[in-house]
Amino acid sequence: MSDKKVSVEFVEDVALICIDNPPVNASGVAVRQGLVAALSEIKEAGRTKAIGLYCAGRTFVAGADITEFGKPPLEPLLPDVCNNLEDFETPIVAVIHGTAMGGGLETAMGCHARVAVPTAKVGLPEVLLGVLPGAGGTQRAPRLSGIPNALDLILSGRHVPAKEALEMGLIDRIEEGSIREVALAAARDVILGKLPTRRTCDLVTPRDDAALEAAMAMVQKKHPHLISPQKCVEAVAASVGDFKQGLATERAAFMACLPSAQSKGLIHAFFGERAVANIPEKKAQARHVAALGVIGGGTMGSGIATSALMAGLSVTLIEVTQEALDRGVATISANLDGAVKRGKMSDAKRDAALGRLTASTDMMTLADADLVIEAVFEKMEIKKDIFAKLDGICKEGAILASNTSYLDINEIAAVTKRPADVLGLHFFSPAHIMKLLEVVVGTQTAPEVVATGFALAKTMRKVAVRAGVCDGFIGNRILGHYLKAGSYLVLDGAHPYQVDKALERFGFAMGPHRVGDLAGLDIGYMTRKRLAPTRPTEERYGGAIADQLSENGWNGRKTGKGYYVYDGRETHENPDLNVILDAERTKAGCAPRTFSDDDIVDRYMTAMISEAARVVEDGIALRPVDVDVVFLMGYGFPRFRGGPLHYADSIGAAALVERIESYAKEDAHYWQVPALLQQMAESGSTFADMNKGR
Ligand code: T1G
Repeated sequence: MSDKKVSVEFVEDVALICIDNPPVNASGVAVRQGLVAALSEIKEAGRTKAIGLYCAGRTFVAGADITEFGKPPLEPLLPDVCNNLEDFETPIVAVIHGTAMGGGLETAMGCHARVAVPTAKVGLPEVLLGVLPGAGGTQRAPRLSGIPNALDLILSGRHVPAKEALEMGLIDRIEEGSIREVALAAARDVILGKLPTRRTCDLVTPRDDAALEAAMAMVQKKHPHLISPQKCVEAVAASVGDFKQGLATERAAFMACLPSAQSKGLIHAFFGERAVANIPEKKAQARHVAALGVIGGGTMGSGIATSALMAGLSVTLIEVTQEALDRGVATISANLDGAVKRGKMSDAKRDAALGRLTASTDMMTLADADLVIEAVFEKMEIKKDIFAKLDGICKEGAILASNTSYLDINEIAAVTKRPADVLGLHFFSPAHIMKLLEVVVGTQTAPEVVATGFALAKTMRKVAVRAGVCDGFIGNRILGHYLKAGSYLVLDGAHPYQVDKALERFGFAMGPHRVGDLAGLDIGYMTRKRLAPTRPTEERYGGAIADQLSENGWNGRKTGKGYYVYDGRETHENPDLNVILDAERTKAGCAPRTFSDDDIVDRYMTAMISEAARVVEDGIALRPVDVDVVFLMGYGFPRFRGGPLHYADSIGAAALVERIESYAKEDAHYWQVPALLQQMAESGSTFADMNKGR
């Protein structure tokens, strides 16, 4: 295969330009140079009356090549290529299939007409990478589709189906057929005058100041931390004026966003979500999974069952009593109704999904299941009992998985005669919405069983992260550690509300005390009680205040009271909290002191980074980016910060070691420098270095 990314084919008075740059025809420098060369070749040939531009492979151009971001720009730049296409004297029709995203849609909008196949999608998702359309999208989209549609496209980053794109005026026609044939026919229709062409830059954007003001107010409220959404609105606002001036405004805004830490964090998240699929077991043959068993119809079990049904699998739900079973089925049904309301599935698809659900109190009905997920109460004895039974019931080759959030998968596997077929599949609540899935690999788990876990995740539209066995795996182990830092801060004088506000200003959607109230303070209470017998004597106990709340029956939202008081949709401060704070501080002999918001964030994040470094050190996570993806997808870590270890690199290992050593003067047991961090401080290496090539 030649290395040429762009080829030209002459068919009578039509020229076909084909871009072929797998996997997604990203418009890297070779594609840009190829497009410019193609135009000169066509000009030289001088016999072409219309040009069809299309792509080989699975999609039209899916955007600029993000791997080139942050590197010295290579000419020609994409905005110039789009202007070249637009200014070319021979009309060009772009033919779109797959996903024309960002620079891909901008390339098409630089052409003089656009045709799409019915399954195509278009979008301008640059804001999800902390930038904005930088190749004319903020100027051409409003001219084709009006300001409200352009703002919707650019601020949501959503993928718009062809039919809607036609209604929005972004494309001119929908055509079935193989892409090259559609491109040839479309170009011929241009020559025959059956497909009108025009230069987008010649169109005028209808004014809509109200839409611009509303959009600016919305992004300032919804994305207070982010730079690029506001820049998007400013650039679109310039589209009502002179085109070239608008392009200059867009360019300046783009160059202001590109070097930002936010954009680097968001791009790290984008590639991270893809990098975590690179696992040692990647080449192993996954087993076929069509029939899933789910044991337990509680919140997690019914959520997992819902997600599997939405993914097209058949599900057998098992519960001990008919009453509990009915409750589980009702929850699944409500979840599916919710998905219909959110437009995630049609009524017909919901009914078909319910048709694939079997509910039973008899575990023997799982004899033919391909994979069974146990999602019962977090008690080792109960889980062992279930796995021993499943071992005797399930067919050979069936995979047995536990949704445990903390417990030892090896210990569970050991009660079966098929430990190689046992793994952890740790979903996050609500399981039919949360995208993260920790695939927990036991010492005896077979490679094809791990590969099956990852394949199932893909089927269920989850992002799977491989985790080793330890208490709490990747996420909950780190959570357990930094929540202690949070509890020490409160014992030492910081108010829970100040801690929440400081971390929400840092970018978390909710501070730890609001999250605790949402999840239920009783979960933390039971974990502290479970770990009490093994807690090191020298470890300071930070759970006294939270224990008191639970012992008062205040377990958060579900009891109407926790750190906060919940009255319908209203949330208020808990007037009884300060009494408990004072009493427990006195009991613990703590003289309250004040903490700045920065100090609170620094301690909280340093604690998170420390345990995350140990998780990488211990090989529980394959790479630092795996920890980042776990926190971005499962723990509400602010996406623009890229995850705890990406964020750690912005501080630097040496500074982190220094910080930990200063905190250790207060508590040398809790604040210990991880060996990995010490090594990095000495060698000057970063977590990013550790992600490279892995
Ligand atoms: N650049 C470089 N690599 C890309 C890429 C891109 N734009 N898009 C995808 N890849 C890689 C990806 O990392 C993966 O690699 C492989 O392709 C398959 O991707 C000037 C500034 C198109 C919907 O934001 O949303 O244009 O892991 O697994 O699930 O205005 O990829 O196999 O090594 O995601 O089928 C704007 C980003 C860029 C779209 C396909 N464009 N891509 O999803 O495959 S900024 C985007 C996607 C821009 C201009 C600006 C999705 C997809 P690997 P995949 P998929």
